[in-house]
Amino acid sequence: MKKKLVFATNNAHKLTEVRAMVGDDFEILSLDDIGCHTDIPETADSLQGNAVMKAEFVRNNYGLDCFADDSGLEVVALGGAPGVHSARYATDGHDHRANIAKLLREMDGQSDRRARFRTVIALMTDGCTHCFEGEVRGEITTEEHGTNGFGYDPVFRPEGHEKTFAEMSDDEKNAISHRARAVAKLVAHLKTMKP
Ligand code: ITT
Repeated sequence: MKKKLVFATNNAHKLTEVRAMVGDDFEILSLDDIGCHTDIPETADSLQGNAVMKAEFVRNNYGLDCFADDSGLEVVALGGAPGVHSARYATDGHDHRANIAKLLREMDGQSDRRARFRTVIALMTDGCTHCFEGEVRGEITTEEHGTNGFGYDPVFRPEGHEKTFAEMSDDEKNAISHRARAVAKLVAHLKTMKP
């Protein structure tokens, strides 16, 4: 029987990305699958703090093995913003259009367009916590390109590539993304745990 692991996210895109990467050895359950409809607090001041907070919530309330991630876009010219506040950069909600519009405004006329996406994953199994980190460097484009993906994908072009994340297929993005790199470390760890 496959080992079950909860991925503490409400983001369907992330769930699809991560399920594709983890493969068949584990059954990845969503918050919906376990009947959790709470907006889990993410009030820490770091990506790692938020990832641990979300994983702990599932562990403490449902007693299930789980992992959670927190990701953010860090822009050099903006001193690392929006960073841990990426989801709520422009508004209180996850308004991706408003977030992109604000980012392009803040970057207007800026020649240093370097940025990176960073992900931290916290895994809680058998009372132990392990964290895994991944990043991808690139630059903020001056306008939107592409319609795939989510969040800031239309304005982030990874280093060494002509396309933004939103112009890439899921497979292309999964081969190089911050989350893919963190998930690769998670998967390597999970393989050592398999019965
Ligand atoms: P959950 O907290 O429910 O998992 P979320 O959408 O809030 O989903 P994160 O906290 O991991 O996702 O990421 C915060 C924000 O960073 C997210 O809302 C996006 O705006 C941005 N982001 C993260 N990963 C991204 C990616 O792969 N492509 C584009 N934007 C991304």
